[in-house]
Amino acid sequence: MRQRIVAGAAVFLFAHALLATPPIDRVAMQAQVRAEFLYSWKAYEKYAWGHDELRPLSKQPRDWYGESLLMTPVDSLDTLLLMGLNDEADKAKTLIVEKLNFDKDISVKVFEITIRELGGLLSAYEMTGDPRLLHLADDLGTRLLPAFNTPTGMPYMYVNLRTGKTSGARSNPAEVGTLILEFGTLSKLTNKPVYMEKAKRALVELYKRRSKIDLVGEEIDVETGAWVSKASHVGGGIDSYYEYVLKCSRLFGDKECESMWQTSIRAVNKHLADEAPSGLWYGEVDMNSGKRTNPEFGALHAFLPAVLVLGGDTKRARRLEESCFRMWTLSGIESEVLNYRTMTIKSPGYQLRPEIIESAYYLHHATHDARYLMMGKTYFDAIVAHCRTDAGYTTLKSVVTMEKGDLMPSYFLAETLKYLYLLFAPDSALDLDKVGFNTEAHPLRR
Ligand code: DMJ
Repeated sequence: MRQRIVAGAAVFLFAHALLATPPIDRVAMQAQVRAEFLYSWKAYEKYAWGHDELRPLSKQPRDWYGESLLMTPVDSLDTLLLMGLNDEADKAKTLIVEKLNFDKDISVKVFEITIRELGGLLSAYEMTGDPRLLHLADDLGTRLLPAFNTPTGMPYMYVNLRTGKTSGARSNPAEVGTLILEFGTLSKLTNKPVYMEKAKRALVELYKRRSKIDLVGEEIDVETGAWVSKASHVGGGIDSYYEYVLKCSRLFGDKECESMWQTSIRAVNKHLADEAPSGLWYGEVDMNSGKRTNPEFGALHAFLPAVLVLGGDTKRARRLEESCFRMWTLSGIESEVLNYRTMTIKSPGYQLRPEIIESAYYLHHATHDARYLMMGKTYFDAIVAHCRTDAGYTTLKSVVTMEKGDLMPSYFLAETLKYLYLLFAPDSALDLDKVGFNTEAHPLRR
């Protein structure tokens, strides 16, 4: 009898706590996110204008390759437009069309330049109709093409923008397979099929080299086609390959990609999904045997719930986002890598990454469950509490000590704050049926 009374009291207190939690004020949250975006953008304008990125602690600019490719303005332009920051968007666009020049003797990372620059230029072109943005995208696409000149068709990691000289035969699925949305869109907009052909071949050649149990490894030699690392997981180096196989089928209605996705996700769910006492996770296995090697999951892996939602598996997506939320609340902000069996941190940094927020956005869009608004608010409040500086936002060296790093990556403006904004904005702010986001959160028209 006593036990029943205690249990009843516990249920009452729990229900009371739930009811006592005030609902999230979406309008206020949307305004707060927009204000913090503007705050970050103004810091970039003040201390790093015309450069790639801002170092908020030292208040200095950072250029990836010595010379600027205007990484932050190109990556941020569609977010500025989406948030209705029209004066700032005009100023950024003017800077881009007047100053951005790809005729530079620098060796760039094909993957990073594609997802940030090509993706940013294409989405901004689709949003503004300014032909100068498409012209820049076309010029950049042409300069990246020599990267695909390998015996396998899978691209080198680096290409010199002026000379076309390539390097970096040792690559990985993410860098080989995360090009088709941008190159395919460029083909569609310029009527030049070569871009799509090259990127599609690279994706298919990679897929063809999957193991007998349909998994890919972590590193591959693009000249020989041999796997260099057989570690299979959904984290950095592989992550967006899966994302693009699915999104290729959605954005272009590509049936081959659809079938590649079905085969791949079946294998990922069979071999990587791991039921631990702390919930559902996706760990690391050997790509050939499927034998478990590492119970690790981190900030980058947290893109998977978003992709599961898009692939129609909301049930698994919900469970995995709960695990991600546990990873976040373990220290008040997520770490780069976590051992989910011992729940101990393996790599303590936080790079202002967006993936966990992106997943909350997709889940809220699909379910309208207010739990994802609560999660979004938790993520946002922690970022404000720990990463805000007097000149924008910065990374953390450690989520244990909360010691700050000194970089505001361009994807913080392109992705992290965009997905937070969209999470709280009315659904009408962006029609997810009409666009597909590239992996840098640039919306491309279907
Ligand atoms: C971004 O550049 C992209 O989201 C990429 O797919 C992974 N890394 C960063 C964000 O974490």
